Amino acid sequence: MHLYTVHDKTVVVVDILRATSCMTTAFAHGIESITPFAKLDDCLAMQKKGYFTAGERDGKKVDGFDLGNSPFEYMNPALKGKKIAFTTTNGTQAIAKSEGAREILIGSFLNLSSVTDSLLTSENNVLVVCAGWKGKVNLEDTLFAGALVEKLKDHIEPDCDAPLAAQHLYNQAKNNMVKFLSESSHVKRLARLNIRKDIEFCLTPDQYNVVPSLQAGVLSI
Ligand code: 3SL
Repeated sequence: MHLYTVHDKTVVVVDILRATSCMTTAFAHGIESITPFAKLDDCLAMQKKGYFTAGERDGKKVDGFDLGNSPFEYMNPALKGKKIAFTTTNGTQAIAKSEGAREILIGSFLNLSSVTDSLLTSENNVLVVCAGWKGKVNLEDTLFAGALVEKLKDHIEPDCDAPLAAQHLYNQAKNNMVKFLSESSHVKRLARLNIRKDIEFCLTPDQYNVVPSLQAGVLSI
């Protein structure tokens, strides 16, 4: 059951490490669309329709998929104009759970200011849906939520303590988020898989000026 209603809200879905950072990067580098899937088989079936298949399970590229879940893979010029079917352990599940929202946007540190600007032009209330890890809280998504609250503080009032907690955490972490997250569960998980350079990149604010949004189950800009 949903803790929050979404039908009257703009939902910002965030999975900093690494799904929504990959999506932001992909659109900034010219991908035409991303269709998110919660289930692996549904995603794989899209290969027959000419889609590139992309994503991970437990951080690892899925057998038979064209692409994994590193933002650097989505900088490839050969992907320009292509359609991608995407599934990840948590990020695409968070998109599926946000279904029914008035608007669904994809947020990451990479497009933090662009997402902020987009929220400022809308009258909707805002809900930040942090993907976390398999239903558990994670620090990096909470830091992004806190960064948004900080940027919007003169315009949008928090309606409970969760945004305030995120804002406090972000203000503690903002000068060195890589260090702040060094003991966090997903940073350690990715380090065990030898995935380190993605972490720093995904924590870099304002690399791109794109805000992917979901219409009829498909992300585009
Ligand atoms: O869970 C997700 O959606 C992924 O982004 C996780 S991972 O960073 O690829 O392990």
